[in-house]
Amino acid sequence: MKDATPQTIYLKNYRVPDFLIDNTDLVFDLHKDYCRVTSALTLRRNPDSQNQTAALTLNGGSGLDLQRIERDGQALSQEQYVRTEDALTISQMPDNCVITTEVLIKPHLNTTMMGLYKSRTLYCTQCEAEGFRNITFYLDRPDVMSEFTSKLIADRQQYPVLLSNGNAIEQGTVDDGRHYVVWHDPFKKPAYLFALVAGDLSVVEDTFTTQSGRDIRLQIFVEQKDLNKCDHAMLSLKNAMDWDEQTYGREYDLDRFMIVAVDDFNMGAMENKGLNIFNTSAVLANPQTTTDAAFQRVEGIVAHEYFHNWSGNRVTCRDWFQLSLKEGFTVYRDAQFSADMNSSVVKRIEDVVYLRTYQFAEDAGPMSHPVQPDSYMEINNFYTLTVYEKGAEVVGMIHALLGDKKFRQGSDLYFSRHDGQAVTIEEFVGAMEEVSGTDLQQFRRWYKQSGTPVVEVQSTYNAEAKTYSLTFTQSCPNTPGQSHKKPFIIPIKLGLVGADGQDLPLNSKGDQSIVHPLSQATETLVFENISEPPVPSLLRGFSAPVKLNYAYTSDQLAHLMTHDSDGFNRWDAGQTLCFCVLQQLIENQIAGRELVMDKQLTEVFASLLSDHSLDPAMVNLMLQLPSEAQLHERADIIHVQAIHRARQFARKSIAQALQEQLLHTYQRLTETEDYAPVSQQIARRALRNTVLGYLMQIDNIGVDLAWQQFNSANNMTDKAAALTALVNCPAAQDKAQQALQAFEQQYAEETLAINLWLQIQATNAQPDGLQRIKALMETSAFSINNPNKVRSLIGAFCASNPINFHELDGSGYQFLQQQIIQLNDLNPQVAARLVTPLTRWKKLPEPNRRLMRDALQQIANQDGLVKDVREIVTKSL
Ligand code: 0A1
Ligand code: ZN
Repeated sequence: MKDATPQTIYLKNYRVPDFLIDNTDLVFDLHKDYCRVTSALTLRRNPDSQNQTAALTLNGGSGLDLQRIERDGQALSQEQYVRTEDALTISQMPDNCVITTEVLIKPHLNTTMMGLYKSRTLYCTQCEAEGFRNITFYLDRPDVMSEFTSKLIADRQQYPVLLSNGNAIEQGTVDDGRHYVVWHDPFKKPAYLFALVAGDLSVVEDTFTTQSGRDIRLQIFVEQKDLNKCDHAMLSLKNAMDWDEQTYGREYDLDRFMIVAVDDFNMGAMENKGLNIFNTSAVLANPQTTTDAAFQRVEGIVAHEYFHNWSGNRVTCRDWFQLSLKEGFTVYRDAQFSADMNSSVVKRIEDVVYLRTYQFAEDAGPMSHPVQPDSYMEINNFYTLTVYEKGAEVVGMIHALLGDKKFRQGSDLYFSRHDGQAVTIEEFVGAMEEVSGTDLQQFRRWYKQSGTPVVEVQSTYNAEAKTYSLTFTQSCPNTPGQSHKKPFIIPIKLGLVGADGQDLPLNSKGDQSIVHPLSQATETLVFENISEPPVPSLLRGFSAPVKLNYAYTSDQLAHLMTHDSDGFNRWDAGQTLCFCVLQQLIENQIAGRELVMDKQLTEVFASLLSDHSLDPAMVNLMLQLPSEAQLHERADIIHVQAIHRARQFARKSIAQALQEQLLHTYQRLTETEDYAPVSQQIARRALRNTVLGYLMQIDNIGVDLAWQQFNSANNMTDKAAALTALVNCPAAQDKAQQALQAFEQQYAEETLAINLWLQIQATNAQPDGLQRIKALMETSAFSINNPNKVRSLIGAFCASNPINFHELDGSGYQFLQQQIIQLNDLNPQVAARLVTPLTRWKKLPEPNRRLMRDALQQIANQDGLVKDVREIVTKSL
């Protein structure tokens, strides 16, 4: 893994494997400080290989202590194979044979959370993308699909539960209080979908009857103390199973579906066949310890992993350049599901905010890459917002271009034609093209060209001819390794809003909204019989992942905010207005001019608060000023202080101007029903807490409310919001300290709640943030070995506390650099992800720019840098 000059892997160099593995028979003999892994691979030459005399090269990391190697039962001598740092090559291979290896590995010393490792008392695995090679020698690539049988042997008392993929086919006792279970998975799969779990786990069970009448046993395995936090995940799972049958015609295939919760996990969760392994943060939920946002995250991730059973497992990826084949499609599917379960407009707005803030930033930074990358050094660095979120947008655009019926036909064809295969993105697009007859040739550029396209729009109205024209000009900025991009197909969903607020008919059919697939660099659309100059409503529902610019007046924006028939664009008009106002304030702040709050925005907010007929969810979203992170993404040069101050000024001005309405709204929304994580309640709580945030800006008013809310809240959403409000309020620091202490005591045993407590403090914008972080790192609430804790404290501080992280003395950068170097040796993936805030150095003014670069350079100078970190640092410098 440690490599001075990591190799670059290219898509263009893809070759089919020389060998295939029909059967994989594994024995895991788990002991206190080692595990003996015996593997018998039934191999045959791949008839499609170009080289029919090729040697067999199995992947295998340096952590495999090889005890024995046999071919068809005959021990191989040292001359018959060559072992390198990451592979084992056997020459003179027959066309068919069984290769047996026996290795010893040390899961209890594995801090990387890849391969077989321990999370507290539990053994578990993570094999995607290339973790299986740390368990045994294998053809560890997704186009090698095999039928797995796995025998797990361990101490019965400590590890009463032994799980792997598929069905348990045999179990029994061996000597010395040990027992075993044999699992068989009838579906061929790549090694990245293998999983095993051994531990003392409790289980929550349920059943689901599929559309064809099969009863599926559903099990969620957790630590005993977490048994009261599984209901929401179970309900989400059943909803997801039902939804996938209704929406995509996909039925579950095995007799059992298992989820296991583990505390130490690098990501959210993993879709191992029949045995999903989840980060506890992505599965456990209980009103007392979990916020509404976390409830919704659980629902989304449970569904995501379940949906992978078809989009990822039954049909998998040929190679890792195709990652978005399963991830983009599955994110798209889980977003559709969440939209159907809750409010579709709210879900869309949340997703777009996320995309615009983080994916757009990634696409404009040094790690910018296409949805289908053409090269990588470390594949773990490509589980990105671009592959996931932009990939999902691309699938959504195909859906928009084809319409519901054809899209479903296309997915049906894709699943049936490629069931049991490892395929490419091309096969997915090809199926969509075939059923619809739509030519997607140019559309495919979305997979190959990186960067966020920009669409400039200009309008002209001809009163005499009664025509209204919109001229679209698209471009895409240069990105690393890519200049001179070709035009994309950009589906622009649009309408024209008349003076009376009604949508005008756009054509002879009377359509009030159309999807126009832009294909040229410049294009003009002309609408006829338009008797008055309309306000264009462009990119409705955010129909393409682009930056669209049109020079709206504030009156036009206000018109769209109240009248647009598209909920997303009503909200987006408000955001555009907010951006204009904030942009002006930021410029004035930088120039040292006096700040004056825009009257119109305040009035718009006032009318939002006074109209009780509006959906609280929408009001809440419309009252959100763009975050500092989003303002950073939009800025050419990030003036951290000016952005922070300007935004604070706007918040305070709004709060002062609307004090009474805010107070009234706060009181009006006091919840009387019992807590439930349902959309209506979530919206009311969100709005009330947004309002509380504003009220905190006015001396003395908010503090009492927040304190009272903190003490009386019957759910974590309100409790955490009150705590956040107190912590961030300069005038409430006494109470903030008391509340922090009370929270810590109350939730001492609740790891996830304590992580939230860490995160609230990490993002506290009060001065001296770094000192507080360092102090917290010394407490038992923190552990550098646990990824959730690293993310909650270090990650949140560096990515979401800009005013402290970007201190002018560079202390934030030095701190991060030290943490990355420490984590480099412990957990490469977590270390690499932490680098992101530093990669944006080119957008900061001096002295930050130089200081950030220095920090990156110091990381680069370290010996023994893992390739995960090396790749990101090198590309950033
Ligand atoms: N396939 C998973 C994400 C995932 C990727 C890599 C991992 O390794 C640490 C873990 C999980 C998903 O999309 O949910
Ligand atoms: Zn996924």
